Amino acid sequence: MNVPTKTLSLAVISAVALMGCGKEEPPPPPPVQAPPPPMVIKIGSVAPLTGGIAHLGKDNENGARLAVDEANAAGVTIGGKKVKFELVSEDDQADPKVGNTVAQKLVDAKVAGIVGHLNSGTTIPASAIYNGAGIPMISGSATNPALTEQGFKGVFRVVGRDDQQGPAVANYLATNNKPKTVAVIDDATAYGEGLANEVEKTLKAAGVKVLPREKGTDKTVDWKAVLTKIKGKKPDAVFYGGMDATGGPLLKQARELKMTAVFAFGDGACTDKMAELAGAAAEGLVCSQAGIPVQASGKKFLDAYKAKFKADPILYSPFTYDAANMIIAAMKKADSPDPAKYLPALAASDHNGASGNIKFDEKGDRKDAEMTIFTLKDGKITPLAIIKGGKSLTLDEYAALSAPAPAAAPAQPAAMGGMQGMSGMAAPAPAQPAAMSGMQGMSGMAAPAAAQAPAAPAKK
Ligand code: ABU
Repeated sequence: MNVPTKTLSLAVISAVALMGCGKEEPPPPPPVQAPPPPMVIKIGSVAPLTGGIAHLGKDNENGARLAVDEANAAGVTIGGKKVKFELVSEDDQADPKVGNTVAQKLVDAKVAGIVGHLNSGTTIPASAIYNGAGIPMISGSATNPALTEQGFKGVFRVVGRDDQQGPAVANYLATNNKPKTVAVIDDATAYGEGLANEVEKTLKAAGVKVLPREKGTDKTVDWKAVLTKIKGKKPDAVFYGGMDATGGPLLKQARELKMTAVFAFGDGACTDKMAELAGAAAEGLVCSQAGIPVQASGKKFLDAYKAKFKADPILYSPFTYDAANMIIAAMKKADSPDPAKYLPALAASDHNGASGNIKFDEKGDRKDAEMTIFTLKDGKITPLAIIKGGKSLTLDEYAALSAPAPAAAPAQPAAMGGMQGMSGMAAPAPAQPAAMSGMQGMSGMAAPAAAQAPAAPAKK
């Protein structure tokens, strides 16, 4: 190749000049490295998302989703890696067979923890699948005692049990409504039948006559035959163990049949949905929930839920929110999403959540779980009493106890010792409704019963 002599000379001169100045060409910039992708940690959420109680299932799912989204927004590092939590939501249709199928699907998807299921009838059999796979699970709503009587180390619940809830609602009824005769109906599910058994046992112990059990199913919406039979026996009160989708028609049809008995339901049918389903017939319903009422949940939770889902929480979303947050907190504490590594931290949790302070006992049950008694007033379930450690509190009293104590505040009385650590709770509700005057005889009514023999887990 011929290079013109003039060009070559210029190049040589330039190179020599540069060398003479001690300057070199700057090195090329290193290639821009993309940040490593976050480690994805899957958390399963399982509840009925179709069918009659899909509204409750969606509420449960929303609670877990809010916790996961908040953790992702805050940014979490585990084991030195940035992580992204992914909520894997499954619909168990409130059916134990479907529940087992989706439980196995979640195990196969390698979820690191489970929030669910909603129904005791799905949660109990599915818990054996998660236990076999070594995956911890927390139910935010399943109340049948059998769930935590199986000896599974990774099975927890953040609501109370029906051997606490049954005595609470039955004692309220016996003390305040003073029925001589009570009819008890259940929906033949693990939850409905189990709770009805607890109520019946407590009523009988209080000297109340209980009529022979009547039954429906979790799909029954025509209760006329059952109600007609009961009506002839003139009960003063009727207790139903079942969910709101079936309890609403039961109550509506009872009033259409001109039954005047007091109706009392458990947590599955203790929602504002009762007014939607039964209309004016729902007024005066007595019902219970196995935890604090939604309006006593942390304000931060209530505001965030409403902002995200454009609706108010219904029943147990504060509890599924807490459950998901507890799984995340345990992973952070153990610095690992490996279930075997974070399970000890989960079992030892001391979590101040939307539903209050949560610690687990050796079975995986929530220690000192609250129970709440409501009446349905002006279309809304309205708290009458929050029962904590055998004490009956109004919503205002509960809120006052949960507010952060001023620095120089006197020590809490011993009986209130378990109420600390619930700062951030929603402001006390306005004046209590007139129905709250009927609170006599509530103190000590809900001392937790001893653990009962497990109910048959094969039921829905
Ligand atoms: N605790 C009420 C509804 C869920 C259950 O079946 O236990």
